[in-house]
Amino acid sequence: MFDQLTQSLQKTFKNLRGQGKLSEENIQEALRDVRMALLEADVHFQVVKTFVENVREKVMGADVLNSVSPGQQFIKHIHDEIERLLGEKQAEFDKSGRPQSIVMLGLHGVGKTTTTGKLARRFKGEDKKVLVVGCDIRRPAAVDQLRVLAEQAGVEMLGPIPGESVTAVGRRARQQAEQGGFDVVIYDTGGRLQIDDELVNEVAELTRVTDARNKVLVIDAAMGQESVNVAETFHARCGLTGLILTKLDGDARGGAALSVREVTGCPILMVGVGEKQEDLQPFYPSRMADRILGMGDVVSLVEKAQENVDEDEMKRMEKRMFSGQMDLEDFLMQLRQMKKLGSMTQLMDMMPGMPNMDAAKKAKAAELGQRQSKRFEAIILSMTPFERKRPKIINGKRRIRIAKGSGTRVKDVNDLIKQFSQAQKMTKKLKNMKGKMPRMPKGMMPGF
Ligand SMILES: Nc1nc2c(ncn2[C@@H]2O[C@H](COP(=O)(O)OP(=O)(O)OP(=O)(O)O)[C@@H](O)[C@H]2O)c(=O)[nH]1
Ligand SMILES: [Mg+2]
Repeated sequence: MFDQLTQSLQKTFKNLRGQGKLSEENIQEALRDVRMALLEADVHFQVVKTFVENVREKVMGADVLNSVSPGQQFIKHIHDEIERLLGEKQAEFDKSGRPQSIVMLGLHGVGKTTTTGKLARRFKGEDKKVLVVGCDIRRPAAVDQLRVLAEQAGVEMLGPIPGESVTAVGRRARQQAEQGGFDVVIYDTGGRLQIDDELVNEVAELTRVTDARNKVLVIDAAMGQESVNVAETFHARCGLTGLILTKLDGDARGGAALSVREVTGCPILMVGVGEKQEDLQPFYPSRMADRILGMGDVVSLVEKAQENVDEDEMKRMEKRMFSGQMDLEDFLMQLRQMKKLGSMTQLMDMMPGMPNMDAAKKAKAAELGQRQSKRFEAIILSMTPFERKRPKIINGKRRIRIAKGSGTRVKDVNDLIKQFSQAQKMTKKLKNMKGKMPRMPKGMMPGF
């Protein structure tokens, strides 16, 4: 599954990876290829459109990372967007309600009954008392199939009495589950070849009388674009809460199944990867995105580079501070790091004592702080590189020039130099302290 998508994406990436710089044209071309790859994999056209737009925005707006190539960065954006499409975090069944109840919905032959058996086995493995309910009143064989699967999983099973309606089975099962102290009830329903009003009305009523918090649509990964319509109808009428994809072990293109998550906004809870009862797995969007792209190495490389940008800068600065050599260039860097950390108001909220200030005062102080750091930045940028390295030479005449150049007053330049000298004094103190700090005996701290 997804093999074809993986192959087409890899071909696109191969062209990009070697590029030192990406031109507008390269990006357009790559995005066109990605669009084709997704459409060929049967992803819904509307979903493809959003996907490509999101990637385009990210590529245009991203920070340039020096340690990786633009092509690698592009791959990371595609990965992140696939992950977003798949739902970002792993989702769970709704556990509220006693017993926890799950209604399995879907068209004929998608794997509802098989998956009911798989889920029953899974919950039983968690030491839960499980009841499975056969709500397929039209096909006796379906009830027999469920009975066999329930036995295999070692759980109890309740089937329809001849002549009983689907809702009547649902009501009876709910009552029995509540009285019998069951932890989980799974209602297996019958499917149709095509979605029709009768089927939808029937299951919508069943979800109501059973008060099931989990309304799960089972989707066969091999089903094409039809699955999007099916999902939309079930969602509109029953209010789906989750999806289960089956037959991921096959060679289906799979794109339609992926579109269903985006179209309904419901998470993929589990995936079926075979016919046996143990062939059911939790769904991890990030792992699936890795698998689809087949580019785990590049993705983690870019992630590391993203983490390291700030870390490298901080380390360099720390080193200089401890050596007592801080100059105005470092001071400027500090100002910029502060800016990156977020707005002043957010920072102030995190500081102890600050939250007690009233909102207006806080906003005023934050604004003053922000204005001052902008002013300081302008002042430092108006200095010559030599002045930044040797602030001591900045005499009265130079101060007048710098103030003019930065559109500030001499008093502002004085303030900056005063604040810088204080910071420099601190770093000298740090240096002396570091020299005098008693050394830890070897082995007392892990890693030393
Ligand atoms: N390979 C594979 N086969 C599966 C998977 N899930 C279900 N099947 C098979 O798909 C076929 C149909 O499965 P059922 O569980 O009977 O489907 P259903 O949705 O209950 O069908 P109806 O009751 O007729 O609506 C069976 O042969 C299953 O063994 C899966 O994850 N992988
Ligand atoms: Mg069935």
